[in-house]
Amino acid sequence: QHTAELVKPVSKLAVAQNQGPLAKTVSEMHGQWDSFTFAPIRESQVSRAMTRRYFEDLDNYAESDIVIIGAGSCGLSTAYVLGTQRPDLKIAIIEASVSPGGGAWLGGQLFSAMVMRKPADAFLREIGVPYEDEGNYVVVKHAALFTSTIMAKVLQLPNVKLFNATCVEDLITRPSSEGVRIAGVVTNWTLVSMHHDDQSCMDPNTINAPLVISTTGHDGPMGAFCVKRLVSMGRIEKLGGMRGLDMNRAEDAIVKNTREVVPGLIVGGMELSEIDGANRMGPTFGAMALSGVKAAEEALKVFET
Ligand code: AHZ
Repeated sequence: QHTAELVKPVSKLAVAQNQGPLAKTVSEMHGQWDSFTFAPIRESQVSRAMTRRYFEDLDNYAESDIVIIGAGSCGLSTAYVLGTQRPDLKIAIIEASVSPGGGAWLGGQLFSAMVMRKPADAFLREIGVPYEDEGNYVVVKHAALFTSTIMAKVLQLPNVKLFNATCVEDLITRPSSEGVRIAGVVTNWTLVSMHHDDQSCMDPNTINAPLVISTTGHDGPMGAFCVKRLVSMGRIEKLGGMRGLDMNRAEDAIVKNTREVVPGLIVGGMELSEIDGANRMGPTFGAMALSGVKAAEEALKVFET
């Protein structure tokens, strides 16, 4: 009988236990704190509310249309454009960190304001982020306003799932007429990926997808993952390596060079600078947003053919 009770649908349990009047609006709670109570819950309901959905998502997205690796400013911009323009495509975002957003929570160093050079102001208008117009560039009062706004829009899309605290630790490949094409990603919990050396083997998980978009940032503990892997698998000969800072050259180059680097793998954002030997731009983010727009456009070409 106990087991039968546990497997009752969550909605029925909630109805059965939901006794007494509960406030319907926040203002109805004002001045009522002495008699205040939450609706009752059993702990297993919380566990099941989370795990059931997560495992359904893992099951559903094991075959995705597109995997975006990295939820920094470029990856989120890519996801926003693709997810809104093609609600029919199933898009998984894999982010190694617990907190998505990459380097776009601050404008540079510890400073709040985020600079975007025109014409990237068009992207800010598209997602509804206010800015101050300074002529050739615009300034968002806090980088977190850009990042939280685009993240909220992306996370609300029914066809997009963000798996954070999850790392891409390899690429799935298939022989093809072009040599090898990328056909998905190999994932693991980031904490596991970080401990392969001191824990016994824990094998990874996989997501099949006809198209992968890598936006893992420039080289670092996690960054530039896919392009480094392309070298070690002999798919590209060597990396150009990111060059010194030149804002004007860097931003144009990143947007122009956003492309399908090998069949099935589009690279965008600062990860590209490692392949092409492009300059870095430092704290100006227009190229990240517009590289995302271009990566999405390149992806849509793949799905149109
Ligand atoms: O956690 C990383 C970050 O959120 C994530 N990532 C990296 N490797 C991963 C892996 N699996 C899953 N193997 C991974 N996720 O990718 C995200 C990259 O975000 P980012 O902000 O570092 O890169 P971006 O290209 O979107 O933006 C770059 C912003 C920069 S760097 C820079 C400079 O150094 O001059 N200037 C700008 C504007």
